[in-house]
Amino acid sequence: MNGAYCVATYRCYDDKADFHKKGLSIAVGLTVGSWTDLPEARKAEMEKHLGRVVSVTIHEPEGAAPGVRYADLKIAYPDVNFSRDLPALLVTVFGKLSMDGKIKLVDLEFSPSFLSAFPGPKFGLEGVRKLLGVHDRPLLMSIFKSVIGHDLANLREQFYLQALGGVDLIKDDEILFENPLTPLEKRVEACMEAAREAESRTGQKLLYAVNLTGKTSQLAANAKRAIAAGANALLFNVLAYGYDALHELSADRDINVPIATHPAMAGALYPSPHYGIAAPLLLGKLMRLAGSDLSLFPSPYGSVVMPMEENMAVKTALLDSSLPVRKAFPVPSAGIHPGLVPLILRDFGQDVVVNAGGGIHGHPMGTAAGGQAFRQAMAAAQSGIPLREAAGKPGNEALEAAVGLWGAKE
Ligand code: 1AE
Repeated sequence: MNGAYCVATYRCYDDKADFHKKGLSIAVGLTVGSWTDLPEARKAEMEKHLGRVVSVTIHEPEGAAPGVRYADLKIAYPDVNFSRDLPALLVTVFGKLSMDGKIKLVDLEFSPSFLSAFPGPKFGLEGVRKLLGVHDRPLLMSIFKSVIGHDLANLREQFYLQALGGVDLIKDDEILFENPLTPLEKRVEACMEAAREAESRTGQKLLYAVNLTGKTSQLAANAKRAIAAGANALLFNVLAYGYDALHELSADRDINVPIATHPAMAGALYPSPHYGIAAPLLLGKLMRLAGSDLSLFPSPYGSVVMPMEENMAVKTALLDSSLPVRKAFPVPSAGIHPGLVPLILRDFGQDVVVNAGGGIHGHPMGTAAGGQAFRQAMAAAQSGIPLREAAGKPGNEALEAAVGLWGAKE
């Protein structure tokens, strides 16, 4: 193959299909439209636009059980067909095709020339660690809960208590939008003031990821307003807006704070084995390429569960050094409590953000103790001390109460 290509891998289920024919129909249909009908002279001109079948790997089931025969198809698409942005690539490789039978987009490999349009995360894992001055342990993020209908004083108090617990990051609830009680700039000012007050007591730096919302055309302006008011991080619901919105925000030199990305709506796209986009691509590779510094996704342990194998593949996609952009922090989330910390560290290592809402605010001794329990659980897990043993040590009362409520898994 001459020229530059991006390669898509699909898993296609069909009991009877000729998968080689299917591969060819995708490669031709999603590029030049038709090939055999073209006159020879036209073929020479169109050759550079033609998609190619790279491989077809068929999985034939044992016996005749229906619904289990599939093939992995790799199709190469010439860069010359699309502009250097994710909407163009995604519509090319999985526009109409996403509606054409049992087919799931499993992976994308990008050409160097396509990649050159993507600076990736502005901070990445190392940059976020540097901002916080924390290099020797996983980070801890706390999620605001009960925010709708509450006023600034209430939010400030909630922020302060979370910060006192020793968390590194606090993120807005993703369902908090512009509203008269806690408007963006006032919210940032109140919370950053609480952050300074807590820092004077804990000595710990903190990032507040404020939810960036509003019309797409106003996102960059809203981000800059938040930053001017003192915001030192952003939270963004990428899938509601599209990857290109994240790409633009992260590439904007005036938006010089880390961006945490929320997986809202991802459940409509990745869980089916037959349809949609695989989680490692959706929440890993594409988030990172578009500029996510910290990518949230359902963990394998908590309340909203993504299977372990997929979790590990998302982690790899965020950290893998074969993608020539900064690494992004994996943030396995939902239903996380201190008793799960040993499992999180076992599976993710040090380069992970432990993220909890209910597991902090629901602590029997209150929100600040919730954060402390997580920090005590992290210290124990890092030293290889079982949580139940650590919970009995003086100074670890917050952990003891947490383990009493939620238990410990190790
Ligand atoms: C997968 C996203 C998790 C999230 O946004 C969230 O709010 C989790 O809350 P908890 O920790 O389950 O209470």
